[in-house]
Amino acid sequence: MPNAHRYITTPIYYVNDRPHIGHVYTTTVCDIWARFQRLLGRDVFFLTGTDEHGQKVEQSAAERGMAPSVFADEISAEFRGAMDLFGLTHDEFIRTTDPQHEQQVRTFVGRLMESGDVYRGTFEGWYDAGQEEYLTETQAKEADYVSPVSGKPLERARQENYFFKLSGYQDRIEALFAEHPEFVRPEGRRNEVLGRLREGLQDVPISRTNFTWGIPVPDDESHVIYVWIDALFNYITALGLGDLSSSRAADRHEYWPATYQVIGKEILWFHAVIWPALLMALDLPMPRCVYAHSFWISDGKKMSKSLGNFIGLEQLQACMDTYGRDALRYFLAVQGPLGSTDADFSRSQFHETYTTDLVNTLGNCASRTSAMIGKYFEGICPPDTGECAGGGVEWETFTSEQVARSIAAMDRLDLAGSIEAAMSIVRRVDAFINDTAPFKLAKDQTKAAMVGTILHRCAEAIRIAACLLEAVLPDHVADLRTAWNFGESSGDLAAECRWGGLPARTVIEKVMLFPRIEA
Ligand code: ME8
Repeated sequence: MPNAHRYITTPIYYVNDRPHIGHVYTTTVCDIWARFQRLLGRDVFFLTGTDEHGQKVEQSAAERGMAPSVFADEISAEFRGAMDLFGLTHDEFIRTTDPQHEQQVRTFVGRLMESGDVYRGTFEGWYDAGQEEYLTETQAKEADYVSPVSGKPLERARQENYFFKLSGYQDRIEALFAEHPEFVRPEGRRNEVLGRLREGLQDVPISRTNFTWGIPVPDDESHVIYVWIDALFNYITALGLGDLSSSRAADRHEYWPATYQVIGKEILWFHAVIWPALLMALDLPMPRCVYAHSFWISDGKKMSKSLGNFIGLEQLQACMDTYGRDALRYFLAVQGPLGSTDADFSRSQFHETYTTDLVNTLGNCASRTSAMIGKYFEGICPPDTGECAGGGVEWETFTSEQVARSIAAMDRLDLAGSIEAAMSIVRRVDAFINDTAPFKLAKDQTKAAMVGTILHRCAEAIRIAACLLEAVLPDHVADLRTAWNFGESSGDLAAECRWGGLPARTVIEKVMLFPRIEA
């Protein structure tokens, strides 16, 4: 789908917690993908934001003696500030307290009431106040009558509620999984959902009466809409799908269905089952892929403030101050938990990745090449005369293969794979310099054309690798573009990465991209 719209979303983050590495991670993953799409010239919309209603937010605000709306404004601004600090380029930051969102949620719930997908009934069972979630007798028993998240005792509940008829969607959800094996990725997560689906779907209570900080149910103001239902709708209210006559919809409705909905593994059930059922009930198309990554842990354990292994913005900021913003993005992308296992965030691993990949490989290659062009050709890129001694590299074929590999990996949201293809070009340059030894050939005047060809090819290969890495390392690639005069991104990455894009006589300034840092 070369010209189709592309849409990527993060979860919207709760305002009763402060931003931390997990939030920065998911948003950075989406940012890298979105930037890469833009470099390819594709039309992409990237959404993130904050989830602001519900009992927990109401309580957190009360503890601080604040009105919930004031409290939500404050923490939401903190999230937005964090996104700016880390250079994240979302197209919209949605807030569930935005009146346009609230209005559309009411429209959607109203439609579900009309179609009979939402009905009024009585719930008898258990309530997990911390999670604002109702549990059936079976679920409560399995959890030993305590919250699986907070460990606090469940409360007995009997309540009049509005319910979503999830049970009516069992067959269609199963068909969705069967027909679209890529609907939930990675594979291990998909299997988890399939296992739970076999237990059978039950209707979900979607309204609450024990607090007021939420969106009122249409025509029954004594109930507020369950925060999860309110929140899930953000992915389509941001595009105006609940108000097709709005200017928001005019500009954005074509982005639905989403290409990727990236989330953490703990909220997969909501996104892989409840969300598609809601969309089915509203006759809307399914997202192409719900991608549930694993967790960052710290010192081998789940992060927690009480254990003192929590990685908040201060720790990330400290890494960024020492190593730079691009280095943090690079580390998150290559070492992050996109697969089925959790990843440990360790400062020593960070340092090693930085030194091995960015200082010793990319930085060193660019600096060697530009230093030799400086020394032997006065900083002017020599021509490729075709005269080259050995090295054994079919550069044009090799780079075009790696470019295709890098783009295909990014299309699969395989960030590490995409980066690896680019870095393999850089490593090949390094080996090529060692094999052809231009620094030795340069001592012989008659070999000048050969030295020129070697260095031209090195610079050209590094230029291509840098273009592929620009979504991950935007600041450094911008610096290299300036120093080596290869202009702004053309918006056609594939064409830009074709061999032969670096003209002879281009001024190549000496660069030092990544300084060595003491551990
Ligand atoms: O769940 N490692 O919001 P939330 C990696 N508002 N990612 C992590 C992480 C970790 N240790 N901890 C959190 C909510 N995340 C709801 C979502 S969506 C309609 C509503 C990331 O503030 C990960 O993306 O608890 C996870 O899903 C998200 O933060 C949860 O953020």
